[in-house]
Amino acid sequence: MPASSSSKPKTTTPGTDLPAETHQTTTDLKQTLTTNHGVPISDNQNSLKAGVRGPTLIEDFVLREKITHFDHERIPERIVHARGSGAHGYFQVYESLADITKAAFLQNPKTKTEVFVRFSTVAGGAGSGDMPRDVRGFAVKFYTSEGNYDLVGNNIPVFFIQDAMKFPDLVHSVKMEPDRGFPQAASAHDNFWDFVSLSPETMHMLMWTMSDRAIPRSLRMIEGFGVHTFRLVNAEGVSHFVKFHWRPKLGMAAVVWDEAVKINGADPDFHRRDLWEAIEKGDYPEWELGLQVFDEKTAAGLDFDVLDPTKLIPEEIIPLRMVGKLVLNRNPDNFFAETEQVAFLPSNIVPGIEFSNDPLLQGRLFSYQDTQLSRLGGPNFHQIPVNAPRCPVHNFQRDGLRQMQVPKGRVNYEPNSFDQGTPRENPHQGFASVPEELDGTKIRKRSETFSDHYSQARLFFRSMSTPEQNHIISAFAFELAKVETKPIRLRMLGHLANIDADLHEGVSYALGMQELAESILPAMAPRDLDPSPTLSMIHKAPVTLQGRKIGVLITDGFDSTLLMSLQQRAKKEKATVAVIAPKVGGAVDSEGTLFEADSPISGGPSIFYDAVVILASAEGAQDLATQAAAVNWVGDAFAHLKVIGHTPEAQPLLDKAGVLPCEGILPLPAEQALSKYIATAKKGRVWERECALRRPG
Ligand code: HDE
Repeated sequence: MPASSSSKPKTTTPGTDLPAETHQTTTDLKQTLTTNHGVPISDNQNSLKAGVRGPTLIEDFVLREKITHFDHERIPERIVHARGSGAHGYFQVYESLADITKAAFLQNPKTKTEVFVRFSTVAGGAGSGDMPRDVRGFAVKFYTSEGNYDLVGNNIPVFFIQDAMKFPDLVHSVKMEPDRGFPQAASAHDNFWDFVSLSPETMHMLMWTMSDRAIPRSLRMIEGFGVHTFRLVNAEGVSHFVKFHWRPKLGMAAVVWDEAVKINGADPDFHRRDLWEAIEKGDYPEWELGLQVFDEKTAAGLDFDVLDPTKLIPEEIIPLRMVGKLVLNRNPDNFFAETEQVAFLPSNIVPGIEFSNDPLLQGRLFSYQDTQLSRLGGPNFHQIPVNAPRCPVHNFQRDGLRQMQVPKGRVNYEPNSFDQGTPRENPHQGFASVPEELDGTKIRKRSETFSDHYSQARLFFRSMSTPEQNHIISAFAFELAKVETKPIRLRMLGHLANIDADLHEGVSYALGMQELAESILPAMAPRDLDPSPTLSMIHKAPVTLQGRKIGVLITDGFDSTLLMSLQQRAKKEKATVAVIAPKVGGAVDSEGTLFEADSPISGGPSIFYDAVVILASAEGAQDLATQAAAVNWVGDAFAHLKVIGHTPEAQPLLDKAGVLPCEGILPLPAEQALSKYIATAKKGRVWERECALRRPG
């Protein structure tokens, strides 16, 4: 039989496979597709040719413009922090901070200052997964009435290096190796560990990047830090040092390493999606801003230099003053225009906030402005809407690539006597640095006060709970096992021995390299500092399900009253429930009613959820016990220390998955048992289970 007959009426539009009636055209000029120069387009499906089967004509300006624009859609990605997710929101102080700063946006609790926030990973490219073991960037742009203030921080309060001079080397070492182009978004390779093991100042930060902080459960559940010491200055000109802290309202949470690896494969956009969905739902992420404010005398009394960005001030020594809240309540309208083009500059400060002489910060003041010139194509990037101040901008800077404005008038300089209406200096309200006496010898040298590289690394390790210490040991062992050059591993073991004997022993045991550590002579002997429990995520973990997700696996014949009751209780706790069934079409309950699923088992692995429930009928459980995906779903939830609620009928599936009766495995014979389930799930992971399942390494 012939495939088609020319005598039949045409049912598709030429050049498309769409039926004619679904191929949309318009007669309304307002809705008409145009070129970038406004010329109406008649056909967006076919190029202009010399004959229907002939070559395309170069005169086809519609085609050329479309393709040319497409060819130039990409701009250079950020050399670090290329992978990011952003959102709009606002910041508001709880009370006036006039006692410590004159910054206009910090004076009145009624002032809501618009913000744009971008979270990022550091090492990977723009298309890399969200879940590598890495630092997270936490950059906030405040559009204040006195200009933009950018607090460009991280989720870790210290940094790898003490001087900007070392930054390009640090970044080169962690990025994919230059000859082979791998590994992507991973510090587990020779170059990184070679560099850090030759730079003892990195030791404190390494403890943090090997900790659970580097694999967060959600961007909504990370802390943020300004890292450097800054200054606040009040209207009287009195200045204080300050350290900035962001505290998530949902509390902090992390995933376990095995989950991180799997999440990266199952949903590389896990964090981006989570942030987007929370904001779309109206479940707005929130942080409190906390300040550690101290004067020069207090700084001088600390046992480290506050200009050294590898040191933190324990909260037990200088407590946080909680001063305001940050709320993210609007997703970007366009990822490229906003999240990609946003340009953060640590040099963006406003009257009342100032820099310190931290040599890392000083280098950053140059770098960010500089990088935007090539990334965003010239000196007018401040005109891009996401970067543009919301307050008036008046000056005589003119022209340049990508100038979008049309400055009027004859005068483009100052002082001038032509036009009294042109902008002038304002000695009263203009930014003026607080006077600081400086008298130094020009010298290229590190301050002696920066030479204690191990005491705070030790402090961090000893402030952790046992599971957290075990995770740090495992992370070091994992990363160092990927290092092919044995002397690098030995050098690192030498550093770990300087930090803590248990840490060193744990890692060398896990590597099977007990006897071989290289001995490293510290520039300054490490000291035992008082542990700081507030550094531990587990010690301060909140008891809550807010913002968390419960995954419920259902099968045909399941008890839907149990599901609905769980959904209600979860809602009360401000948690969400995702329904997973063998097929996405759903499952039929014991009464024969179809319940749609959010995901099939393959698309909704248990790694996506904070706690799980298995509502299987006897038959359903028997069937799932024969399916590897379902067995993995349950086995993973168990191995990842999740609270598991299950109908007694689901037992064969649990048995097949190797689930042992222990803490956090809760039978749900009836609805009443749900209260216990919710109360247990609120406590988060069942850490007691871990030692039976995994030994560090
Ligand atoms: Fe950055 N950093 N950085 N950094 N950084 C950049 O600027 C740099 C440092 C941080 O979402 C770049 O616009 C130097 C510390 C964040 O757009 C670049 C030094 C902290 C972001 C740059 C540091 C950060 C960046 C790349 C050492 C935490 C992402 C693209 C002297 C306090 C911002 C860009 C965003 C981005 C340079 C160290 C945080 C190359 C030279 C310390 C969150 O300019």
